[in-house]
Amino acid sequence: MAPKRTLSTPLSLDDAQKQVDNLSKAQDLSANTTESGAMLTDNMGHPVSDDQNSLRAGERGPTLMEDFLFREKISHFDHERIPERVVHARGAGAHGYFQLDKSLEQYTHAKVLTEVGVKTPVFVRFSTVGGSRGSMDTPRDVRGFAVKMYTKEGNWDLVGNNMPVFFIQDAIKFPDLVHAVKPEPDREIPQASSAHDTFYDFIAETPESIHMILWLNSDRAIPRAYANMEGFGVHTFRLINAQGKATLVKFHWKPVLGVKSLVWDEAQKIGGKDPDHNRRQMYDTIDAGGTLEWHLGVQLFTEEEAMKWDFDVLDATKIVPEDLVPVQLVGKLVLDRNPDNFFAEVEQVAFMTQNIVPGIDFTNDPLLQGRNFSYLDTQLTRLGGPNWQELPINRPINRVSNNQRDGFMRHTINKGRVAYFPNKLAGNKPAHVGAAGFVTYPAKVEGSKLRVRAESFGDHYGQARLFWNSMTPVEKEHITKSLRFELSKCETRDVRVRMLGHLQKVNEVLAAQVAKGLGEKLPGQGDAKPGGQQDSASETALLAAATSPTSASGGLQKAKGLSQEEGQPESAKDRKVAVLVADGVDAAGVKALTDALKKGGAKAEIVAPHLGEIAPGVVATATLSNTDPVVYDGVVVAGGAAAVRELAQHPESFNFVVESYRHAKPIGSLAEGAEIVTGSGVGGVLRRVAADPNAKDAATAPVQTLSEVAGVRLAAGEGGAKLAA
Ligand code: HDE
Repeated sequence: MAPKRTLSTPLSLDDAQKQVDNLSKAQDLSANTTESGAMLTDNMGHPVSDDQNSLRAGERGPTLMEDFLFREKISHFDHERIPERVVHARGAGAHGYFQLDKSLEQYTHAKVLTEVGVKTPVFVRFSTVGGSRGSMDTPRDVRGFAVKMYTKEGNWDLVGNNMPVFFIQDAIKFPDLVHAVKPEPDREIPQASSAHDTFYDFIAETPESIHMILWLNSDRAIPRAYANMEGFGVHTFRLINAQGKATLVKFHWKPVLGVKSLVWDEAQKIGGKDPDHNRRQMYDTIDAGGTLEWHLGVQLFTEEEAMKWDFDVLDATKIVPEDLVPVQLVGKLVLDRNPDNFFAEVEQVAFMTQNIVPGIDFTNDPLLQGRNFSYLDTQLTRLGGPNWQELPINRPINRVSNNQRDGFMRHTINKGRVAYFPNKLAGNKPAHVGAAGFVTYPAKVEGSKLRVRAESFGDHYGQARLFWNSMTPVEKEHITKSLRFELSKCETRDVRVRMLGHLQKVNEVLAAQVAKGLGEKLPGQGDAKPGGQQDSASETALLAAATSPTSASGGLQKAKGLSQEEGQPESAKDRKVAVLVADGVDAAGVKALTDALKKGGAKAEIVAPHLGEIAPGVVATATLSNTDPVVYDGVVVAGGAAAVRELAQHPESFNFVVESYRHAKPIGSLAEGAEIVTGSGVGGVLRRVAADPNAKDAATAPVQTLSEVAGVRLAAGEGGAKLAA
């Protein structure tokens, strides 16, 4: 008999909610984790006698359709893949928390930014942009820095990048940008690379991208590790305080270990030697009990201040220079837990710019406005329907309560018959909470409907110049080399020449240096030598020379915080040093060295001709042939006459020294190990290597830090100490 329905029937939304609550306790995914049980079952719970042999008619006969176990297993497998993200497909993530040190109560009523000391659970996903899901970690590319905070007031997603500006000013251009940078559609080449015709053809026709192009060709595009990346919210957001007053804000993540990069040669080689390099680093650090950490920084300014600047804060191709508005550090992001299951967490996490909490609001940045549509839309396809927010990784920790129902893969079992509002049957619940809920800031809007770009978005070169001017000579050299590399890969001369035209508007020296690499001469440049070669003796001096004044730069010639060579912390923490050993090694020396490295927070990996125990307490976890110098931050050759004789039989030992030297990494040796260092011939090329623009400036390599820690003599490039003896 159907239950009697009366107006007083108690609603059971609460019960349904309890179920969701139980599952989402503090984003404790273990509540939903399926640990393997002792007994094998199929997906319907039937005990399985054997899932290694299909059902067949006779020992050597055909497989039977009746075999539901076979069909279920294969069918599930057939559908294991979901579409990869259209951009940012390659990524890795980790759990952790955000903790506020300084209340922003004066500016916002968002609890996550006012409750000092409270730990808000977070999940962060880092990514490259252009490559497919299986591509390498180290291409020249922008990196995604997407943070999901499970706050008491719902999820707040800060879906940022490791660069503070973007290629375009209006989201409607995003499909064009992405089609241009992705592999060319007729040949599906190149994978995870911007160095091709269609990308620079689009860029050359899109001058607003030039500022970002300088960032993309700088060392920021080849970060050493996720923990060495800065993160940026990019857009200007709005904070709203309890009195309803608005303040504009830019969000920053400043890495505790400082911004550090690879050099291009290293990045390319790592791409082949260890395509999972960054993912592995993060996983290993956390797995060993370590953490990755950033400070949350905010730049706070009023609309009135913003109106005085000669750039528009709604234009995502512009920064707000730190000289105009300093970054205040207000809290810390700590990643300390690896996902249990990559697919369930990293692949299924769905970030959305429109996930904001009361006290934070959008601005009219046309890129942000467009993103607010795109992220929800893309999840519908990628995650197969409207219920992706019920997946454990996407669920908020607070109670979800509304009248939305059904759809593919609905998990929540809502009870009761009321799924609408207003309702008297359920006492008009769930009820609106008025001012206690999310209230949009009543920004004034007026004007005609127009498909235009604001005039205030019109300067495309001013901040590109500001960025260029703010680089050190080494950084400028790297940008020049990168542009030569990228543009020389463009097969169409016209594309290369058009790009030079834009670079000329940024800086004549930059354009001339790039032109030289392309065998071109710039208008107004004297007769080029054969092949476009100019005298190169003064190249560094030219790059260091004063540059043209800037516009759209807040009146600044140079801005703080842009160079990664200036003012960044140095640390040996999480640096990985290869210790070359062989049978007969001086075990005591190795132990002293590895202890010292460990004490300084660095990691030592014992590399030998073979795996396993080399001497008492010295166990090789990598071999000369299964690893490579590019995946370490330095190398030390251990002592012991027999060991060194053995190492000398392997060309890889010398390669360790040469490659490390080429990338300006610290090189050290213990006792007889010096023979490998000197035998590599590096001593003789000391000066030449240091002058190689592919090498990091010696001053930026962690020579001192590592050498102090290791207590051995290390050398790196021209500015480094003498070679070990
Ligand atoms: Fe994204 N972007 N984007 N983007 N974006 C996506 O959403 C999009 C932009 C960023 O780890 C997609 O879930 C538009 C700027 C990150 O899961 C998609 C525009 C910034 C991630 C999308 C932009 C970003 C994405 C693809 C306007 C830095 C990875 C899959 C021009 C502030 C998130 C997905 C993750 C992902 C659209 C521009 C950062 C298609 C329309 C600017 C970190 O919705």
